[in-house]
Amino acid sequence: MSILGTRVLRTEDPRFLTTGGVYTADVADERLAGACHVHFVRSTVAHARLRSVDVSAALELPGVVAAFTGQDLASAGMRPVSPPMPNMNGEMTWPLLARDVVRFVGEAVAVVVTEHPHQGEDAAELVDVDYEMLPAVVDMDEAATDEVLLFPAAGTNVVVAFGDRDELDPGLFEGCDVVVSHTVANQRVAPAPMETRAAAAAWDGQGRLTAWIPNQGAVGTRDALADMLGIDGSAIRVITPDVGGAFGAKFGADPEHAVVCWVARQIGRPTRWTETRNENLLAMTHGRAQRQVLTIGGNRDGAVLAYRLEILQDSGAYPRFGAFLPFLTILMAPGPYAIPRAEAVARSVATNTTPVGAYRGAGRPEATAAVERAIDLFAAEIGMDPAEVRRRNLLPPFTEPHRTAFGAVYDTGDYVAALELALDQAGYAELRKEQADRRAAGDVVQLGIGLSSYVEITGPGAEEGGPNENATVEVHPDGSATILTGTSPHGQGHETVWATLASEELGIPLDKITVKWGDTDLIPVGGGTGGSRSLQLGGAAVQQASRELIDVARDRAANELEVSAADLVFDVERSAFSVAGDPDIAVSLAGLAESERLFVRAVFRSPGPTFPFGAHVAVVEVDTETGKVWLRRMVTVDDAGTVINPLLAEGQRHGGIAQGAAQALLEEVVYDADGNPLTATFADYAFVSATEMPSFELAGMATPTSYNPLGAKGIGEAGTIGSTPAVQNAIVDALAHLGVRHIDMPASPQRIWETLQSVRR
Ligand code: MCN
Repeated sequence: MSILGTRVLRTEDPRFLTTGGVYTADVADERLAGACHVHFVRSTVAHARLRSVDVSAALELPGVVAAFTGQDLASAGMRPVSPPMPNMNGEMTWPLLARDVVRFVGEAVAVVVTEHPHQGEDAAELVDVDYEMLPAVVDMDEAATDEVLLFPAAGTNVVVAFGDRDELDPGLFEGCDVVVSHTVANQRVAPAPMETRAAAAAWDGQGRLTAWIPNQGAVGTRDALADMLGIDGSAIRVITPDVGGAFGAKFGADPEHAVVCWVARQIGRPTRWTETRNENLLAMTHGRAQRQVLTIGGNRDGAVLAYRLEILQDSGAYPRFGAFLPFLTILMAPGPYAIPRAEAVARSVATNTTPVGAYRGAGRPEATAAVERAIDLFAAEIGMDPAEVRRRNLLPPFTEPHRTAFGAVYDTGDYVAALELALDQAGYAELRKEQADRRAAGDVVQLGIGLSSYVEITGPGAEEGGPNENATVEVHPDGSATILTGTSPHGQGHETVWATLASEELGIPLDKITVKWGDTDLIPVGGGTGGSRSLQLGGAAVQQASRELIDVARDRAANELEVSAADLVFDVERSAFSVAGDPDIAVSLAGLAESERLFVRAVFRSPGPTFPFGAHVAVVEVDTETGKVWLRRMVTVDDAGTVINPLLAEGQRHGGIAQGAAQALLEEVVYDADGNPLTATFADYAFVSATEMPSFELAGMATPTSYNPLGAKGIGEAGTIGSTPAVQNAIVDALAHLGVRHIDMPASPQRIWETLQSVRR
């Protein structure tokens, strides 16, 4: 009986629940014996010229081994980091430690290196930084005026533009009965993984570096380090210990990681670094951070005819992946709708804030939030039920690829069915009735029902020949097997699922299969984990390698048994080949591995990314006197094609829904007008917890893709994409009868209360 599609328990969990994980800070390796501790001295101001950075007093403190400034790095020939894409403004480079100018609070300006971790903080206090203040540019619109430039040599604060605003079609909304426009915030949030950033570094006598770094793909981390350190990738081995959450923000490597490695080489001793929570909230990349102008037009019969999305993306002080996010937002702008005319443009601007990077969904939640808000604004304007407006405008079901006006090629989809299933499971008609009753009774606490329909992209990649991933499967003489994967799990459960996929083909029990990843010497190629790519590419590669291994083994078994390969059958139960009709003449895979290593490395290539989709229904109660919101129910349909392990897929949905709902309800990174962060501790950054969440109601729907033999699309981010607009729309819906049309996220009690005050006035 197949174990694919069954709720195989996570094989990772016994270790995590008993001995616990081994995170970078826990790594005990003889190469790290006698390691010094690196502590970063960070800018306390958002924008200033550095007159001087004096580390002499710190060097006097007992326990201080060394200290370095940006000037020291520059003198040693270390180059600043270039923007990640060639189309970004090349003048906007990021020195590993600030040298002339600091551009955000939290930017590293120096390091102190100490014998013990606790000595670093005291030593850092003694580093004297002389700032000559410059005006801080915190707001994106202000940045776009180019009045104060972060990089004068760049001549502008615009990092990159997607599309030309001057070429927007003035006639886009011609013929529409109704046109609605609104400026909305997709606010900046913090990824806030449980494990903060960290690194440990050791150089050997031959000048080769071993770096332990929590990351989402060791190969990408190695390449980023090679670039920053100015050395060849072959001189670096990156090892990935357990990773305590990443959510997109641990891709590649940050300047701090390179500095920790560089310091180890300078002082001739290994180094370690683990940032504090405060540093993490200050200096790990943030996510989202878009301001969007939505315009939607259509007819009173509910037909949407035109949609325009104008995006201003805050890239933070130095361009990272965040500056690229609008590309993905534009790609997915029309979402699951058949909108006859649509256009989208974007600009990413530099501001004196923490750099923005990828955060769960990266660009797609922003697209969904925009179009779902637009649909609700349109529905409110024409006085039609938002479910009905969606029904009338969703693309009809398709099984052949569908190309959108923005160049995305959706593989398979049935958006109407997803919506109907979600509405049905939620009991939509009864909810509307309850809402009407409460409105009629003038209840203080009102009911809101919010919808979102979405389609997103997973497993993207611009590789020649299509997005791909590799896997190696080897069977050992003792009957065990090893899988090497180019993916890099950090909570997604690849150990369980990759072993399941191999077990299914090879007949080797799960507990005899070891999955390895995250060591560039062992697995020098691989795309890591992000964009919910892993199962559809990396899992498919494991299945392919296992199947090819059976082919290789069949020929060897034929030789061994001196029969024709065509006469052999593979008995999965016994993990052995036998002669058809004579089960006693047999040789096992393990037996075949005795004489010669039995392994296959396979690369799975997909014709393209896949497009998971779904529909979410959020039910909220809002206190119209205090603005307090209770999220009562979340009913979701998240169609990721064929599901290989429902337990894991549901776990991913739960985590994603909570994160997405949290953006609508609570989370926001806030700066004051001078660029001082106001949310740099967990006391100030409103982080969601289980107590604020209901138990989620997950409905099942699976429309397979033909892009991989598993039929699987990605599920890792879907929850985050569908839930945010559903919750936001529900809050607005609860107050719609009072005249409320929009409330920006996070819809905190204060913001709701203020909105109610203004509509009442
Ligand atoms: N799965 C399945 N059937 C499907 C799709 C997926 O059984 N049709 C299973 C897979 O086997 C895998 C899991 O679900 O065990 C997620 O698979 P996939 O959708 O391929 O996503 P990835 O493994 O590539 O995970 C990436 C995604 C991203 S991009 C972010 S960000 C994210 C997320 O996953 N960050 C996470 N989930 C996270 N979960 C945890 N605990 N921590 C993070 O940092």
